[in-house]
Amino acid sequence: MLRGIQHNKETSILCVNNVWIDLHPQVLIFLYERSIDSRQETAFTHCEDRVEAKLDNDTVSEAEVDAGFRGLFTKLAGKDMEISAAELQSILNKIIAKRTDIKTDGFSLETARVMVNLMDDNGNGQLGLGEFATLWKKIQKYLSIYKKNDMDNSGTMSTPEMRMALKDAGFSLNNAIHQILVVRYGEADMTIDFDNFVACVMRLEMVFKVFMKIDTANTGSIELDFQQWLSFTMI
Ligand SMILES: [Ca+2]
Ligand SMILES: [Ca+2]
Ligand SMILES: [Ca+2]
Repeated sequence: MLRGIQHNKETSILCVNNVWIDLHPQVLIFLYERSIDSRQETAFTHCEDRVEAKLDNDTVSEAEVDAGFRGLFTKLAGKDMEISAAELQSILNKIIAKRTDIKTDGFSLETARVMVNLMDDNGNGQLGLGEFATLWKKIQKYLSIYKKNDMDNSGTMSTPEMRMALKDAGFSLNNAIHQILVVRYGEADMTIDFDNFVACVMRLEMVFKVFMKIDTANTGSIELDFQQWLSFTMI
């Protein structure tokens, strides 16, 4: 049985045998391997600091979308008026390719899929106008946080820059989680590029939101059976 811990109303992240995890199977495997290696164990097994997230609900309704954005959406979405993960990937990569101030090796289809799943309120597997407008607003916000915290203008987040950026994005995390995120989202030199930054922040948001949704009685802990575990980790 998997257990989660929540410190207060707005706090949520899963904890398995006192190891913080971000619900991603690869990280779970990583932690399992690390826990076998006792030399590394201590760095990953302390849930010491207060972990919480203050997340904005910045949903954009279709009515709020202006004519210019509506026109752009129509052009991007095509006849079906819905944006698929593959379309989203291509749009994001076209836009990001024009920027010289931020480094990226491109948004993967996997990241685009995660974004679509997170924003897909009506569950049709694609993004409609309002859903896309909400995602757009989020990406703009992440871009400004990324730029603001890239202190040395390297175009990437170093580990300390990443800590500040995540704080700006509303996440108070502890050392163990920061280490997990750098391992999961960083390059070999421990820097995090823009697409990985977006993937990381969006996944964090999802994990916090999933916890809050399951913990309906706001007890600060949850129990998942295998079916639920699978459905959340496979999002
Ligand atoms: Ca990348
Ligand atoms: Ca949808
Ligand atoms: Ca930097």
